[in-house]
Amino acid sequence: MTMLKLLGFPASNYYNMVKMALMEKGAAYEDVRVYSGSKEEFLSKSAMGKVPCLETPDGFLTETSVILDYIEDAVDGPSFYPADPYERARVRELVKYSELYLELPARRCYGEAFFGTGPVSQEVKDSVRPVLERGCSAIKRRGRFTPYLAGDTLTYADMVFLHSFPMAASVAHSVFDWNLTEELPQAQALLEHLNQRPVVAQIAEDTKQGMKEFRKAYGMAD
Ligand SMILES: N[C@@H](CCC(=O)N[C@@H](CS)C(=O)NCC(=O)O)C(=O)O
Repeated sequence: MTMLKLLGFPASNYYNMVKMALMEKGAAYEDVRVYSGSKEEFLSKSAMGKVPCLETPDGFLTETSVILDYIEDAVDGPSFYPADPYERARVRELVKYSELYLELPARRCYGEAFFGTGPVSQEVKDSVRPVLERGCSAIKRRGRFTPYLAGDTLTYADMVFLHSFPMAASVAHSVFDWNLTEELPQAQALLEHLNQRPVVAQIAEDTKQGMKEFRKAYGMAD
């Protein structure tokens, strides 16, 4: 297979989910630095103008959970889905919970929490907080934490959670003065466990550097 190319930037949590999958698979891939945007040249690769975008021998792919499924199907290496169909679906369910009920609601407050673009409206705050609360409660009910989110092996559910919960927790802390870990105490041990993986340590290091480059690219203060 021709080498895969991962388009994106290390300050992006979605890019890091895909990067983690590729690295945990032990895949050879080329990292192509692209910041999201609406130029025609980029839209021809990523129709929503978002990253990550994966260039495969057959064409481009976007949407993180779709890319993760492609990696599982097309790339050699360890599997990050259980073999059993129900257990596999449960992993996908947990992926959805993190994406829809942690990452996306939290993202509505990223401007205030991370980019200094001013406070979000009370209306947004009032709609974000209950979703985060229910998201944590759902993950508490459905997660296994033994020690991984979906059971005793690393799955894509961990990769998505690892790059969603901490963002949501930062938003909760800075926007709501709220400790999200109290809603989902199991998150702490899971994150500590995942942070011990060499791949995760490498991604964290790259993200630190990537954050500086991102701020420079967008003319933000350090
Ligand atoms: N649903 C997309 C979300 C990806 C996303 O929001 N990426 C951000 C960077 S972390 C982005 O490209 N934002 C630019 C934009 O929304 O226009 C996925 O699953 O990959």
